[in-house]
Amino acid sequence: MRETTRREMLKTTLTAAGAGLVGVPGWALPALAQGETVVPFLDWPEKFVTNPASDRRLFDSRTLSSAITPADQFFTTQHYGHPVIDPATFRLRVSGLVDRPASLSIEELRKLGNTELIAGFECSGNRRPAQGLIGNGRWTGVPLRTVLERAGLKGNAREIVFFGADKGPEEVEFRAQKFSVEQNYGRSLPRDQALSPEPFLAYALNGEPLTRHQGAPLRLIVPGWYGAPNVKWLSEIVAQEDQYLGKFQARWYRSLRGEMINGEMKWVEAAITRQHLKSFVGRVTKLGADHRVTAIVLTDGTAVKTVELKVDDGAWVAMTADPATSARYGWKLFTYTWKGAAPGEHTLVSRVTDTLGQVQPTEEDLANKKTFLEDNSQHPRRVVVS
Ligand SMILES: Nc1nc2c(c(=O)[nH]1)N[C@H]1C(S)=C(S)[C@@H](COP(=O)(O)O)O[C@H]1N2
Ligand SMILES: [Mo]
Repeated sequence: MRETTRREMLKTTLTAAGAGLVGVPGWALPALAQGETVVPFLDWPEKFVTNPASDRRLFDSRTLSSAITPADQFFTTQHYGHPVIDPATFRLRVSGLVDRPASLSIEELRKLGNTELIAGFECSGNRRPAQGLIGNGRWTGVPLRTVLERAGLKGNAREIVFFGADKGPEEVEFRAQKFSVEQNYGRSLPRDQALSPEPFLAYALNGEPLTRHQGAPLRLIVPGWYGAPNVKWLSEIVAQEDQYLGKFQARWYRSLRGEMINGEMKWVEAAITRQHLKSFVGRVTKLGADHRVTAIVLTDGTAVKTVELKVDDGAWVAMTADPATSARYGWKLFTYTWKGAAPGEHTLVSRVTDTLGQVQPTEEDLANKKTFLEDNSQHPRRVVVS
């Protein structure tokens, strides 16, 4: 597999700048400059997996040096390991309530589309201290709706189900009974969402065929949503009338939160779908007397209004957007030059506000969220300045 070297990244940056392509996602963050050092985080876990071959790989944001995450650093997590699928014999089957059932090879899919999408996402279980279940990719593939329109959804096809090739034994509880059955990883989208312009069938990441970790040879990407709907090793699309209530749709990935509705607390259970507005300090470096603080920002596609930083008990100050991360569904990087930091321990916390006026909540604001998923709370990062 081809690896993008620092020199190539620099070359890309220079070419993009030379062509006046401001705002084109590229490799904007410089790697460490001479004399620049990474500032240690005090709130970093002891157990942190970055082994490229690991079944569960976390992204180490302290090493963040490119707007797009290299494939071998992209986080990975899954329930049934990595199935191996021969791309030559692979077919994506489209069946159920469609006029023209289909069985498509990667080559046939390529002929239907071959467009690019920058999309970043996190696992809904991503949280402090490491926040490592996150990545930002340049995906190549076909809009889902191109494939669905080609198959022709029947009028009563209200729910589109996506099955991965990976499967495992599951216990399904029904009242006093328990059934042991083999299930594939599955997620669904309602018809309108499936036919919207965003959902995307990707066969390449950063210009190379998908790796096994990222779902080779084909995966779904639902831009602006959490990772769970991004079904890897996608092998079947089934259109049906009834709601799909498989484990990973209805049970494993859900939130339980209390909401005041007309003056009364209602405990609401919901599926994990849209990304909740989030930012966190991912990297701090020191160069001379200055420190450079970088925050990673995720949205559901709504534009960002501000990202602010608070140092210790200071006032909120504005961070600056990295123009190389302006893609709607990509992660956004914001930086701040911190001057005159005194040696010793400090706390850095970022806060994002979007153009709808939504503000990233504090941990206290989320007190009524019982399940740990969708933790988008402000994350006070403890650093030590030497
Ligand atoms: N087929 C399949 N797709 C899957 C999963 C899985 O277990 N099987 N896990 C989901 C979850 S929970 C997440 S967070 C993302 C992780 O994607 P990545 O490994 O490419 O980072 O894949 C999603 N797609
Ligand atoms: Mo996830």
